[in-house]
Amino acid sequence: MCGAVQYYPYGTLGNLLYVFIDRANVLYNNRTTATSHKAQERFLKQSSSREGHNQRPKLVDGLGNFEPRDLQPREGPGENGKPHFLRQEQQNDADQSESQYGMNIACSDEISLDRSILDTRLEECKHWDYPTDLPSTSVIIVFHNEGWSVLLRTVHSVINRTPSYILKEVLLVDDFSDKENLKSGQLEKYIERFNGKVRLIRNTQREGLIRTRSKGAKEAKGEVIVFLDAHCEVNINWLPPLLAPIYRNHKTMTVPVIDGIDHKSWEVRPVYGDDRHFRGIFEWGMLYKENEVPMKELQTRKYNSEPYKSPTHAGGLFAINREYFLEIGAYDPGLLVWGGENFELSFKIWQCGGSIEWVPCSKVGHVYRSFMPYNFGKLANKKKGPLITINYKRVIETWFDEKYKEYFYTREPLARFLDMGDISEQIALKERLNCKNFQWYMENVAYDVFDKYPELPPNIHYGELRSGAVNKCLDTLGHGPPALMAISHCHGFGNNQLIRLNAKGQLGVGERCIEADAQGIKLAFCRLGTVDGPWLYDENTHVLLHRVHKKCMALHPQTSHLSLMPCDVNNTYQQWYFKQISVK
Ligand code: UD2
Ligand code: MN
Repeated sequence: MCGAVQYYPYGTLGNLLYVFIDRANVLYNNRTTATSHKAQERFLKQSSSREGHNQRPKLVDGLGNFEPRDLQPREGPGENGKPHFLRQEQQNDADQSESQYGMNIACSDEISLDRSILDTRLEECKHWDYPTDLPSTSVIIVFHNEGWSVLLRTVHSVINRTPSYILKEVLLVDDFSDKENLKSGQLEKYIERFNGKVRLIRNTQREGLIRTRSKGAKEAKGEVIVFLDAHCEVNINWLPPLLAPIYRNHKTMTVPVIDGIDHKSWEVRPVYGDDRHFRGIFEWGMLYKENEVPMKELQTRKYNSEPYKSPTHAGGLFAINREYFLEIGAYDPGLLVWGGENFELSFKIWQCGGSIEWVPCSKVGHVYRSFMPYNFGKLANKKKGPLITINYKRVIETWFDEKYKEYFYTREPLARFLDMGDISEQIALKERLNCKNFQWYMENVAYDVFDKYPELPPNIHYGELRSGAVNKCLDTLGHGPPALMAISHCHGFGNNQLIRLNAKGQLGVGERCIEADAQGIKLAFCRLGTVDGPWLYDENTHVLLHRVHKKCMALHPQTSHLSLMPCDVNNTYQQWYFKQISVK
């Protein structure tokens, strides 16, 4: 097909907003062959309903007007996304910044704010051509106590790799940081160099990232808003592919594919190979997961690099038409600080007539921290109980149907008793926007959730699991699987001691399962796609029988080791009592 220009309808919609061009025809900024002129003509015809396209620079080869230095090999620490290692004598600084920020700021400080990045896009992405009149965009970055060089590298990467005529502004929204360099006017001074392209606004009290983003959206001037975390580096030509689906349909929200940036060495690590695509789903305790995109979905596309539909998203990085975002109520203002807002927005968009697409040609690096370096401030004290679970409860009470709410409460039994505040505004919004029910969403959008996380049988017991012999409770001690279960003082707070047994014999803690082997009683990953288990609880004798091994859960009187032993209903070390706990 060398030399030929081909026109392909985009996705299933069949409109010709996009042109896929054979590599041989592409000349950077200078298209000369007769066929490519034809391509351009035809393309412009398609998009001529929008004004101004011919006054603007043309995007060619999907590369945009990014800084050419990204194509030149550059020397220096961390260039081209390579890892950078500090010298031995800097180890103290590294450790200190890691414990303060959850990432090695000392390492980041040595890397240029304008560093080149590894081009992690699929090869195909270099061949797409995008509309010339894409909507103007505000990139909104909310931050709370982020490292200086990390925050600013995020800004520099956006300025360097975004065609300036689409980029209306970078809007920094400070969520009441108290680090000296972030609040002293230094930041105002620094951004002067961007000649008004970068704006800074500040909260007068801590609001949490969710409300801060809604505030940014109201304040933004672009037609489209893009949210980024304050520790990102955008990749080459990241924005046009995100904007194109929104240009086609303003109710489409788009999500870039996220590469990892190592929090110690700043190495850019492409998320996965060319042939695999993932999308966001959830399990019933509202844990966010990513799942390989079902074939059915991939088959709706012609090219491996085309966007695909996704039930939800991780939360941090996405593009959406600003007015549409505000029309659907931005984020529920009752959500606090962090967590669950990704589900709220996703359910709302899908159920109320919009859609979410993940865009393989838009790559953005994100630093995953080793731990969360901030607390939830005063906002956490406003509520009794764990704040993220309260957020989840608001979201599921608004968007789930009754049957699905039960699955959530089966996994998070204590959530039933948490005070989620008033959701009448959210219910009213759902009615006003004439939104579909959750069953529709499950059948048409998130149908792969059931393959991984089938309908949950109800719990027959949940609470602390106390030993009949000693006044202690089964406890994960906060370990992740695989780990031996232990017993410890019954604290009554649930958490790592909140054990559940379902009607199909599955014993678990939160989303994890309790199983047994020769080493003892273990916390394990539940087998995907299953909801049953081997356990049978005898309500009269209080023993827990493992039906496969035909033995019972027993506590060793001296070592406190938990294991399976031949059943003896009279042995108190094999007796277990579920005790309900309430929210503290
Ligand atoms: C993920 C999302 C994040 C957000 C979060 C909550 C990605 C890559 N990240 O966790 O964007 O959706 O889930 O659901 O998808 N911040 C504030 N105020 C606060 C706390 C945080 O402004 O009170 C800022 C913070 O500086 C950062 C952003 O909000 O720029 C996201 O926070 P994060 O990086 O701690 O969240 P993350 O990546 O662990
Ligand atoms: Mn983040």
